[in-house]
Amino acid sequence: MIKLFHAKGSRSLRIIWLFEELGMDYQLDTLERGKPNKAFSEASIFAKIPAIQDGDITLTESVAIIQYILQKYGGEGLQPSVDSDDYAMYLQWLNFGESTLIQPIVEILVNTMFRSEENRHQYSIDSGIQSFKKIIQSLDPVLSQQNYLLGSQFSAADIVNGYTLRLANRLQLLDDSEGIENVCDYFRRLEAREAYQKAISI
Ligand SMILES: N[C@@H](CCC(=O)N[C@@H](CS)C(=O)NCC(=O)O)C(=O)O
Repeated sequence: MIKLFHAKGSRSLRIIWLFEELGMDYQLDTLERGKPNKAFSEASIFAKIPAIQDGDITLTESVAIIQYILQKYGGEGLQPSVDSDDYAMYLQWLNFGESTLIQPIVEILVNTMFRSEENRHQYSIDSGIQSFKKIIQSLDPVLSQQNYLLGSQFSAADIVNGYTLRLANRLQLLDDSEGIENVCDYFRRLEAREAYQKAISI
């Protein structure tokens, strides 16, 4: 059984969400702030969450873990086949959520929560907010005619982006303001999924 190193609120939520969508069994090793975890230190050379262990394989990077699980355990329902017309866009959206979309969110989090107060910069918070808004305003028309990033079919790309939008929502950036209504509706659609609800409860 795959073992997942997890910390509440972290990107490991994506992996639990994926497991729940697939109905897979998994074993959790939950890290607690300030408590050393020897198995995790050995498994994740970068000390980043998530990390998985599957037999002899140890893997970090949430998007890579998702691709690995879908390829190894079958994810027909959650990713288009390589030879389908949707596959290129699937790759784009899968990576978008952990590169372009999350970048300004990390900037805001670092300067509002993670750094000590004397090292926080208001300029970085403001430019992070501006940059995030610009990105979701560009994303909004994509979601005006379709329920998910690939159209009518929910995919693992929605899991990656859904986690990022959850962070944004917690920062009160998904405020239904003009020009981002479709992104806000999209996030509410993702939130309503049973597998998402299960994942956030863990
Ligand atoms: N790109 C990586 C990012 C991993 C990452 O930064 N994880 C955060 C938790 S969400 C972490 O481990 N932070 C602790 C640290 O940076 O020391 C992924 O998608 O897995």
